Amino acid sequence: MTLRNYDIAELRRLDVAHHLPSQQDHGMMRDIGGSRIITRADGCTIYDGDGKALLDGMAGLWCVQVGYGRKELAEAAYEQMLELPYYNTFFKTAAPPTVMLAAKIAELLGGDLQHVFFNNSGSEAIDTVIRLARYYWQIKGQPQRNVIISRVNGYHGSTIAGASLGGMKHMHEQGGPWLPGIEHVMQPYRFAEGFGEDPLAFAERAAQAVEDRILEVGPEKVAAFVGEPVQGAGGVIIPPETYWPRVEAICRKYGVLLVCDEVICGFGRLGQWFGFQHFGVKPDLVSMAKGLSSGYLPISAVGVADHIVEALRTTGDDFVHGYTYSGHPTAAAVALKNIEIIERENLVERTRSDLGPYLAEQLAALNDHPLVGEVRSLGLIGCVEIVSKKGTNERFGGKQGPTGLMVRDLCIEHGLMVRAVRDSIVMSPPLVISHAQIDQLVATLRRALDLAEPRLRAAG
Ligand code: PXG
Repeated sequence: MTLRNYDIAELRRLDVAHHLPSQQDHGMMRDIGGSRIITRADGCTIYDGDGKALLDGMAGLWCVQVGYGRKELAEAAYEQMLELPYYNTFFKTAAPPTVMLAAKIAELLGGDLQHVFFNNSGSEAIDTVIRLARYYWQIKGQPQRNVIISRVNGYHGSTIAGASLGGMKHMHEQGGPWLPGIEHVMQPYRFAEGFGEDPLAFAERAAQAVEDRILEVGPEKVAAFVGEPVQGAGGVIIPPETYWPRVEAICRKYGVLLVCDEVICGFGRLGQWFGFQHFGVKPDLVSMAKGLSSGYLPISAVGVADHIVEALRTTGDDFVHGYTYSGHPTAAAVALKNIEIIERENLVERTRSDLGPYLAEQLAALNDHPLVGEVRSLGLIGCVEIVSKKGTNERFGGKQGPTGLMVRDLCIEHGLMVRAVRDSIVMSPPLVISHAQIDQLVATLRRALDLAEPRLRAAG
């Protein structure tokens, strides 16, 4: 068996025998006979080992902004690998693509976010955020300012720091103790936690929870507030427009650093380069990954505001942080080319003014479905909430558990890859999706809901 000549049944056998996939029930993976082998992809379509085509409603895992099969990205990697595949940034050294990418990201971030620290994954970027925020306050002579506030049901990665900062209850149930000095406050999830409440009043209540916790902990102990502009993995939770400006004002009032985790929202997903630009706030630190390279190679970055860099420059000491692959030249070359494609094809603007509104309009048509409690989207990220009783946020109880998985599996069966989060279906297609493909996505979703309804009602 070679990489060009493989046997799918044998690969699935080897998968069970030797491979532990991410965030899975490993007993279940054994029982179903291993992973679905994805063999190739093109544009917005992925293909499995049986030749089945699936419209990729998730852009891989919220990351393949420019779609699959981009020869230019392969060529950028090939050329950089021949020129200089790898070098580090530890020996007062840096490679051309690394420096050029830092400058390009600084240009896209704008304002005083003019420096960039490179890592390889979103989780590592979050480690950098926590280390930087805490060290910053140490330099400022306030080492007791080390508490970081984030949100229940926020997602910030899977390393110890990322999972600690994230507010995923299920993750916290496995393998503590977790990082100390982290506080979780309520999320701005109106459908679940403020159903029927006036959006502005709800936004105020959710932001007030941040201020209340700062006061409870003591402002002199709080280093930073970290949040995703729109929570992705938590279920595409889009806060009312006033939430972020209120949170920003609260952070400023107490001198707390504001951190936007843009791992999903960055690189055009919400119709701006970054989510903070959509919500009109100015963070001090910005983590990004995924769409930075459209997932073609692993790379992440943290944008750092000038005042933090100035503090680092006063210490006369090393900031003892960095990874072997920080600023990896080949990954940086691919990221630069990826950004060039996003710019050349106007993907951010198209997401804002064409594809995003089109997805919203098509999704809105699902509002007539008896299982649909709410649809929401912003740019090319969206969610359909499944309820048992129209007009409420009541869920199906009973033994079938959360309903998302059933609907998700039906979508896959009918040629659409989407993701289930509890009782909802979330989507985040490539930014190159066509109107016809959006139609197909929504039609498949409707079909899956139609098929799921009698089964769910029968199961109670
Ligand atoms: N922050 C955010 C906002 C993320 O969405 C990470 C950090 C961590 O990135 P890495 O590259 O370390 O995975 C993420 C990642 C899901 C799912 O279930 C979402 C992510 C990762 C895995 C699964 O939807 N987001």
